[in-house]
Amino acid sequence: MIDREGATWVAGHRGLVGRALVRRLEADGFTDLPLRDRDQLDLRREDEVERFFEAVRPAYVFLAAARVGGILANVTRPGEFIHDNLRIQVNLIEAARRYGVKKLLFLGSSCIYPKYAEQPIREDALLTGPLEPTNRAYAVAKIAGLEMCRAYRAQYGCRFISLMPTNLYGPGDTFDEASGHVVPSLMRRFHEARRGRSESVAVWGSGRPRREFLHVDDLADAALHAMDHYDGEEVLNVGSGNEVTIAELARRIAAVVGFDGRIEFDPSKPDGPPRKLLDVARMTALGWTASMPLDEGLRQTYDWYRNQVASGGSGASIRPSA
Ligand code: GFB
Repeated sequence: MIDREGATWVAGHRGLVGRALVRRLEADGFTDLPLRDRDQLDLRREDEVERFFEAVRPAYVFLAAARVGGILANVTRPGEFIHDNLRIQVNLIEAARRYGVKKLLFLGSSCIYPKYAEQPIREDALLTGPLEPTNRAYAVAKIAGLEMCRAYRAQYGCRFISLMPTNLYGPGDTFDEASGHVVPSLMRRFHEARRGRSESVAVWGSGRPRREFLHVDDLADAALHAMDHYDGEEVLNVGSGNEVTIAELARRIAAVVGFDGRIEFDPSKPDGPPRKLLDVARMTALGWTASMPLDEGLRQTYDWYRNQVASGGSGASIRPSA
């Protein structure tokens, strides 16, 4: 249980996940969260992380800081994805050990599992086969992070746990074509197509891959639940069971946005893995299940996006999530 003696720190509070964690913690009465923007604290720099731990001495850490992006960002910038994530993880996990953090929760991703893992994917599928090439650099960094938590638990007795969420979406996401994931990218494209009265919208790939989507508020709820009720070396999958093809997702987003033109698939863009549905038996056994239905989550996310655009963001400038 987070005992509130000592600070609770959300690393990465400007990202999709970090924002949701802060919303949730503040709603639960956590005031004065020690938040630092990137210009105050660059988590890739060991000396800056050290100074932060020395000054704040966090007792609980949610490690939600990461360089993240959709399939194209992973393909075009794998060097940044492996470098930034490894550095952030090493700096924070090591500082958490040295400064005696009571509990740390590390966030990974379902892309750590083999490309052709048996579905739904159980946690023990880890390292049993080759990874999906489009995000291998990111996946290897995340595997290193969860392994570091495990190793520190084994050698030093650190209470560090790891959560592996499926594909996330929600308010605060990156609505930017070059770096965004599929939900915000399509939402923006359909929105702009409707406004510009375009007849068609391009959807990358074949439309056939299946993805499971989890609303980020559900993930925040799962993270707090795990922080309070789990203390083990095994990673925990977090998913919703909401699995759809990309073609079906595109139709649903078009309906939410009110775009009634044609949807065209662009096979020159990568599909990524054919399917990644997580087995969530472990989280279910711990007493947690997701609650946001996909259509409701998409509507709520679109409302958020429209408000952002209305309040001055062009859409292009709506900030990246890491
Ligand atoms: O969301 P996305 O980039 O994540 O893509 P991944 C999901 C699927 O949507 C892929 C298709 O099959 C894409 O080809 N798609 C269709 C689009 N239109 C679009 C579009 O406009 N933008 C995007 N981004 N996709 C990421 C990994 O993989 O998943 C990360 O690269 C991370 O490492 C994340 O693990 C959860 O599921 O393909």
